[in-house]
Amino acid sequence: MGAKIISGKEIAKEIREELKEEVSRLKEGHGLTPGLVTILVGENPASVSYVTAKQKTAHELGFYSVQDNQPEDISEDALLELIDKYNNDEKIHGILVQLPLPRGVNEERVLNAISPDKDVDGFHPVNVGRMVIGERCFLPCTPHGILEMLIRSGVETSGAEVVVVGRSNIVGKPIANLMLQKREGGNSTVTICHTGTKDLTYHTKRADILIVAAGRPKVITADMVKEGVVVIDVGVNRIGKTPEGKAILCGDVDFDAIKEKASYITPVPGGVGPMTITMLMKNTVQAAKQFAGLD
Ligand code: L34
Repeated sequence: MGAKIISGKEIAKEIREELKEEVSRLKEGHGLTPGLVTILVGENPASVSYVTAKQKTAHELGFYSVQDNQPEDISEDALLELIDKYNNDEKIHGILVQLPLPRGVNEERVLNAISPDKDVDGFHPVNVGRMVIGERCFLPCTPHGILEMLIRSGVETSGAEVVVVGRSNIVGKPIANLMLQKREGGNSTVTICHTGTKDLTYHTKRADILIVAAGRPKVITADMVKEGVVVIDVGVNRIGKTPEGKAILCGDVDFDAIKEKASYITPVPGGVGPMTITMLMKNTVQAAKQFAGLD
């Protein structure tokens, strides 16, 4: 039996339609245009591609959107000053600094400089803290997107054994946290695996829902999962180029083999990636509404 493919691309489209309507209502009813700035430092090809996609989507939804490109060798102080400028810009409701930052720039200091009210990535410690205790906050985009995919696909999370592979601040830690919370798309029993895990297969084989954000191609093979598992593949690995120079992408799981065993699986591309971008848009609309006292 083959798995149902959870199309992040399709679900993202659905959410973007909802957002587009909301944006036009905010414009007409309240004169409010959500504003987003994406700051890109340097020219990492993957980052360029993601930021371009974010700007394109913001534009399609009718946002006021600014792409701010900075040189690889920008000083930390100059970057902090730039963030401060956008913190004080009334037209901007959301600030995103694309990661990773070049070596020599302290990521922690940069992310902490973003006003928590404009932190549409949900990376600021204030938002992370609020998330952990279940307060209203900006949820980080990738985990938020995963929750939406599970909910909109009708996957039962309550009581499920969830295994997360990866412990990054961007994906592993927050998704584990969200899925253990007593709420829609949560109430799961959560295990987090990482490079220090002794017997990865022991854990992955027990998973009803397996969320893989390891950052390495095909680390999860078919023999490591049980029949009927739901697989969310967060990895986007560039494993080569087509003759035309387009990047060849693959996820962190062996999709072709695992799709024969799983009940649901997300593809790469077209899975989690487009959801990440769309949840950024949702957070920016939320930031604009909160700024205007509408929410
Ligand atoms: N600040 N930095 C900040 N926020 C983020 O949320 C991110 N992330 C991660 C990297 N750095 C960040 C992203 O935006 C990863 N990420 C991201 C966003 C979009 C996609 C992948 C990763 C995406 O759209 N992927 C497409 C393929 C795109 C391609 O051809 O490269 C997909 O279908 O999976």
